Amino acid sequence: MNIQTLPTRPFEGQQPGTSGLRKKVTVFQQPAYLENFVQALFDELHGPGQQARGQALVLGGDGRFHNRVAIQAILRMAAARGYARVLVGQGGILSTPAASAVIRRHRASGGIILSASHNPGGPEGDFGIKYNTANGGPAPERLTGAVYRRTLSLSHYQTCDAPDMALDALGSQALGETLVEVIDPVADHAAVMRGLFDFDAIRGLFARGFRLHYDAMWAVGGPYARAVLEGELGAPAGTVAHAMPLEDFGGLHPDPNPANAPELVERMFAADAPDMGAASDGDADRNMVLGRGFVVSPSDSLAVLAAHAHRVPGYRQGLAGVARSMPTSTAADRVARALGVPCHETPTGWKFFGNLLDAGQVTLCGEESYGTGSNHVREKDGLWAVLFWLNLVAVTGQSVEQLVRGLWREHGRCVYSRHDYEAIPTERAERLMAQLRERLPTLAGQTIAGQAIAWADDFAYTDPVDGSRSEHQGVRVVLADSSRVVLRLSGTGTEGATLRVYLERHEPDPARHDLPVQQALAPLVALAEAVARIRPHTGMERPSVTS
Ligand code: G16
Repeated sequence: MNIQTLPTRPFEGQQPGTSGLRKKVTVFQQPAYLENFVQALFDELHGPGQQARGQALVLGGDGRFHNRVAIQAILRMAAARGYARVLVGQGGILSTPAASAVIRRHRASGGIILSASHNPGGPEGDFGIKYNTANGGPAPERLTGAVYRRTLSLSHYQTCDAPDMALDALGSQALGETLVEVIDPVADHAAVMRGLFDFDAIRGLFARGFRLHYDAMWAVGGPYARAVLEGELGAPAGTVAHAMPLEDFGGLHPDPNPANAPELVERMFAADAPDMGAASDGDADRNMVLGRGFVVSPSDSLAVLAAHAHRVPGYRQGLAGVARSMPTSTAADRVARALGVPCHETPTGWKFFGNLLDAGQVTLCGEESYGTGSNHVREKDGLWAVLFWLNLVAVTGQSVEQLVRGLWREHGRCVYSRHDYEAIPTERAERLMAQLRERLPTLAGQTIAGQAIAWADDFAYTDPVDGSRSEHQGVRVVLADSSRVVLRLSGTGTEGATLRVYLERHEPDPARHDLPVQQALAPLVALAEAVARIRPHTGMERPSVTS
């Protein structure tokens, strides 16, 4: 094996967003583009010119188009860098939560995950790369920022001239002095699940005829869900639909929400609907849960799991605390208060949960963007959430809908919706946010669109563990009754900018829990328009997605 030093150059915009570097496949196909990023990462991790002697790297992706090409390129660079071992998922496959489990169980120094999450795949779709550290979680901002700064000054990268490695059979091969181990992508994650949930109770549920429909959206969640649900828990064959990971996700958008999974929603609202529906996204970290004729909102899902966690073996000791991202509804806060445990409010992005989990300050965390997870790994975890719900249904004897209605009865309903304005020209979106931020200091005490504003701010977060500060994480406009409107720009899009408007109102009166959500939130929509002037700024009459 010969080490090669090849030229690269700074590429524009290799700045990682909410979760890693995400671009069109065609951008990643530029010569030396991926390599530039990986070289900058390795330089930051080990020091320029320094080797990764004795260290193990985990490597895998969600199987989307370009996955195999990228894996071979990274294997060559890892060998040139002197890694002792690289653990690759068979076929180049590792879901995001599984990669986190593998890093932790094998004590690797970190892992590279190739995924653009829920973004569409295929030659015209998106690709992405992210690094997770030794705790199994997304790299913190100080590392991603340093990697970005380094991408701006690189002139060379190091690789080797070895042929492609065989990735389809389990086993070990040498690449220079590096041992490339092709591992079963499912085994470690399944072992973690077995340790947390009452598999016997769930087996009993399926044995009694309980029907689940799990839509894996032609993405990487399929093999994981099939192995555990059908292979171990006795769910009938076919419980997991769209289970084979496809390079282009069948041309669909593998994002588990009602807008992108209409088939699943239709099925769950049909006369012969199964008892429970679920879906996971491109890299299987997001989840959506449905009951018969009932969609569970992600914020309510987190709150229900927190309220009943003590019924599940892995959380029998109770919760140290709960965390949610700032735009996520306050349902979890209400449950945490009743349980007498803290609820932390963090910026959007799973990486902000890492320190709290490592320090043992929280056990469960979740986000409005269909992410839920716990301290079992350092990523959100789609299959974990589905198993948690199955375990609760099995041991409480309540349906999915009954569990959510129980939450509403006890704590009131946090009526919630997110309005997305997609593909706005970036300058327009930035102007909207800049003008809104200028107006912020004047908003408190004003009545706008008939709503009396109690306070407004631009959310900033100081990490209680390491003291790091993250500013400008989203504008909050809050009324006296705690109703709120939150506005922020997405960090995961690849086309223009996406404005997200989050709307929340607490409804204590059970007689009003079934009012149409958009109707209940209409006054807040009017307030958002009046404070941010969304229509004139975006030129859009209405949001492109309402969820
Ligand atoms: C990523 C992060 C999530 C975050 C989401 C927000 O999700 O991992 O923690 O909630 O982005 O997306 P946006 O910035 O577009 O609102 P994923 O599933 O895309 O990795």
